[in-house]
Amino acid sequence: MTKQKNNDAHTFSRRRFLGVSALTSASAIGLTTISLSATQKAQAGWFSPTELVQPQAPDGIASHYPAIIIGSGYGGAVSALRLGEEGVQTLVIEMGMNWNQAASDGKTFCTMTKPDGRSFWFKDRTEAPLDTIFGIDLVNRNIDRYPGVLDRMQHDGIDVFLGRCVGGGSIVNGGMAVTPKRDYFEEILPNVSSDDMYDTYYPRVRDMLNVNEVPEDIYASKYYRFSRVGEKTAEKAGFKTASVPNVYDFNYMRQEISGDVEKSGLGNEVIYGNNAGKQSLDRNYIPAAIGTGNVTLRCMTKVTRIQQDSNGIYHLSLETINVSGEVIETLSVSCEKLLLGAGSIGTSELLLRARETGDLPNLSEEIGQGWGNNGNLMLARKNKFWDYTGGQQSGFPVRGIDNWDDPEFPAFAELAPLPAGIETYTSLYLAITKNPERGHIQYDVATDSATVVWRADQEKVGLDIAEGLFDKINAATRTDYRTGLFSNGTHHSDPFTYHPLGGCLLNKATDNYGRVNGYQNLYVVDGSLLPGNLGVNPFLTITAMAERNIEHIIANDL
Ligand code: FAE
Repeated sequence: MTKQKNNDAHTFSRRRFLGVSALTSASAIGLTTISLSATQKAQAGWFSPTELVQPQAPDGIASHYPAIIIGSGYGGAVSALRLGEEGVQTLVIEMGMNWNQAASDGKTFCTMTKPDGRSFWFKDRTEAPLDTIFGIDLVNRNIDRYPGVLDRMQHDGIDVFLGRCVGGGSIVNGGMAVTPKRDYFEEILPNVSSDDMYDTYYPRVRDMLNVNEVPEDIYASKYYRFSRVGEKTAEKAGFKTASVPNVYDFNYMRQEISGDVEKSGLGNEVIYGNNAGKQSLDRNYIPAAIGTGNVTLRCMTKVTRIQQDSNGIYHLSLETINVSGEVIETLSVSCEKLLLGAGSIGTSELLLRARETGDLPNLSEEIGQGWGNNGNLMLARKNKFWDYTGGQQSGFPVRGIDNWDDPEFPAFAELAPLPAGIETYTSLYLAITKNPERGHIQYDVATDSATVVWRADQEKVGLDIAEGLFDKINAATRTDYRTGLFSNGTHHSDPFTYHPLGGCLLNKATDNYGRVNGYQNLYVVDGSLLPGNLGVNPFLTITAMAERNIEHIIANDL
């Protein structure tokens, strides 16, 4: 092991620079294995050339690693950086693509208004959460099947949206980086020191992810008229609104407004990826991890099976696919420490399969339990004609209605954009309701896959809360709900979530730091640890929790 724990800003930015160039050059020539080259490592002065053991084929990986991480979303990326800084040779395995190369249109990612194969994970047609504009089929498009960035998985009673790419959900999300209310955090995670989280880990990740708030001049522009109208109508009904911090760089957005740079956040680049401005994981944690020289990233490669031998070594079965989705290589790798960062559904599926097929029979009955949708749903209202919301809107929300402490209709409802290109007089909301219902994830032997089980009556609890809140706004402003956006003909989405949480709960399926009960050296590092409702958007908490847990694991288990 080669120790390189030097965390000053200069070292960090040099590592990030080297990591970005490794990601970009690998993407350019279509490599699925990404790490610093021997020359880069030697030039950076971290190794003498004789230390460069583990010869690899140009696009190959070694057969054994001290640590393997499954998934490159928030939990996986944090763990990779911190293990890499400790000098632990770590392999990150990601089933999605590395997006660092412009296509023939000069863009890496496509827009929401002109989606193509880059948008969705192997689908023939886009499946955006909004279906139509005024009932007209203007949103979804036929596309080529391709390993695009966003996946929509149909489960039993609910659809789940996920990022499927290097960077996981960070590539497709709306960038809202919200710290939960402290008293609610203490209620749902009583064994986690809130002092540690609020004084150390939340500040650390806000810094790492470049969280910022919209400046007044940008908020006053036409691009946020939708949000100002949303605030005005909410306040008319007596509701409070709150600022919603974001990882979108508002200095960049200011240049978009002035016309000095190409439009990105103002150019409909959100859920199918963002070409500039958003601080996704491929711009911070992931390149910094690769830049330590100790982290190798293998993309387009899915972990299909986890086994353990009598010496406690974990063995993973892998399938590498091409852009048509065909399996082009099957591999096997082993490790001493295995960290699961495949997200709530991905991690639960891998562990449920291992338990149910007898590969890891000592996994507890808690695996798959405690799953929640974070109370997530979408709903639309129509405004009076003087409350027009603008055809051009920023894709990145910055305000929410904070009614969380109301015992009757507890919800945090973000004022979401509807950048339709035409005036719609519509206020769209992404609500997080205080829905206490929990589903579960179960493994189906016949399909060899896991399904979320979520009933209609469980969804209705959240919808009733949201409608109670928005009925009040409609009454105060003499307005009504907007139909014509959702295919079900109503003013709200069919059950879906952007925020799957739980499945391997902290202190139930794992100990207080994500060590999986029943096995040594097996860890969960992602959103499956968290209870199914955080009261706010989850990635900041997933990231902060991953920082807390990996710090403890490095101090105690290495
Ligand atoms: P995640 O980011 O999902 O990463 C898991 C990774 O594992 C993915 O890259 C998978 O491809 C990969 N993977 C899964 N299975 C395997 C396997 N078997 N082998 C190899 N790789 C595998 O997990 N949250 C916010 O806080 N604010 C927002 O504004 C926001 N907006 C969102 C908008 C959209 C459209 C979506 C889909 C999500 C949004 N979220 C938002 C949710 C947030 O992105 C999500 O909670 C986190 O990304 C979850 O982080 P994890 O590390 O748990």
